[in-house]
Amino acid sequence: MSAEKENARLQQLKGAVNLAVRYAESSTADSPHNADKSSYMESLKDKLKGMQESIEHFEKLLQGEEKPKIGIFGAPSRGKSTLLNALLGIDMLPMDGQHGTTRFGTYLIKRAIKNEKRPYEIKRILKREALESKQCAPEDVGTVLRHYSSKEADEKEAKTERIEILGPFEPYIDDDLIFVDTPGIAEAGESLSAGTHNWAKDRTYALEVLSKVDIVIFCMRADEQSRSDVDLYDKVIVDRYEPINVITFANKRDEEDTIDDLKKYLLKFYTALMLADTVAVDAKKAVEIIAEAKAGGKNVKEAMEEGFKGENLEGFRELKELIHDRIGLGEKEQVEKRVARFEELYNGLKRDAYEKYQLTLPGTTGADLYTPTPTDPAPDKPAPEPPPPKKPAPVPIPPIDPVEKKKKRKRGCLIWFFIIAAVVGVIIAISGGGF
Ligand SMILES: Nc1nc2c(ncn2[C@@H]2O[C@H](COP(=O)(O)OP(=O)(O)OP(=O)(O)O)[C@@H](O)[C@H]2O)c(=O)[nH]1
Ligand SMILES: [Mg+2]
Repeated sequence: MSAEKENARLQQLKGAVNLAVRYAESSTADSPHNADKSSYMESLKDKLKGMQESIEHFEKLLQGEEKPKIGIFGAPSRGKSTLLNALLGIDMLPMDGQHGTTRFGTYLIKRAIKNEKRPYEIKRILKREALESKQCAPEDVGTVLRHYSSKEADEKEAKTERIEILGPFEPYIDDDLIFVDTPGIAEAGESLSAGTHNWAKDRTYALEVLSKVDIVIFCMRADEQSRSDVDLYDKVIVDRYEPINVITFANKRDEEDTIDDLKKYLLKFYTALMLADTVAVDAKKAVEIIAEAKAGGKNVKEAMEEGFKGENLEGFRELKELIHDRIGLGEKEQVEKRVARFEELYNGLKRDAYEKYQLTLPGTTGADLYTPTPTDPAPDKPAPEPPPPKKPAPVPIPPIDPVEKKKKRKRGCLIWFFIIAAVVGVIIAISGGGF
């Protein structure tokens, strides 16, 4: 398909999404007596607006007017925040060792210094209110982030839309990117989700970021996997995102195992893993190297370049190259994939709106966009699997009647009595009755 055709497809989709946003905006006040429907409409409106933003971002990206976004995903405690701290040469993102430390989509954006003493600005962008903003010294960023997390932890509804940290980052990666940290994805019921942690909320934040980023890094551990971790990777990430896989905790391998052994081992769990796109690192060690360099007043980037040659740290250099390769935007194949991903997302929203409240969002002539018909109540659902063949009904075993059981025993005794009597009679007859 030519670039013009791709662009036409994108424009059609954009037109449909714009109409859908207007439709959702005008319908939000339509159901004042149906609380469920009006909250559904609010969230539909937010999702459509998010899509609108993503499409606009993508257009600007193609024209070189915006930076690519790279997001880090995976289960809780996979070392996502640690890896980002290492890539950015900072220790700002909380990395506590407790599951569920990161609570929001957190965007790290490089910006020239505006305030010498407090060079970092943290913006808490709220869903319905004006944003909050704070200027911070680097050592205070973590405290502010923790404060926002605990502030929101008790709220049932998510108030915060995202966090942005703007400042003079000196990333190890040479390309100019926006890095995004995300909450770990888990499900209630998995062994790690003890306590009252709201995993559903975390998941929503992570998936929102996923729908916005241009490049995906997926963190995994060889010594620990979880169902939602593997499911997310195999069912969502691989098909749509061509992820870069990072095996963290590379130092936790057995002595005789090489990094290649680790990668092959993980194929058992993440069945669609592309080994060529997989690196392994000890991000904690990397953060230590950065802290030492800072304490010794050394140039952090130089210390990283040197330090990242060490054991379990070479993966950082491979990661840098993989990221650089992924930024080949403008390449036809990548554009095609991205447009298809937008269409798929919009199609999902359309289907959901129809199935829940029979709302018909505007369509486009793009590929497979779902248009409901009255005879088609649940389209796109896979045909139900035929029921498994029935097992033959077991032959019923009649219950044993205790009276009948007694009678049987009596009958048995009588038979034995007659047999013994007959045998004794025969013996007497043979012996001529000479007892
Ligand atoms: N040895 C080792 N420890 C690591 C590595 N990466 C992270 N850690 C440690 O693992 C713990 C969790 O790290 P985080 O970076 O908070 O993990 P996360 O994936 O961001 O966790 P959530 O935000 O809860 O989803 C911290 O104690 C880190 O020091 C690694 O590559 N090697
Ligand atoms: Mg984290």
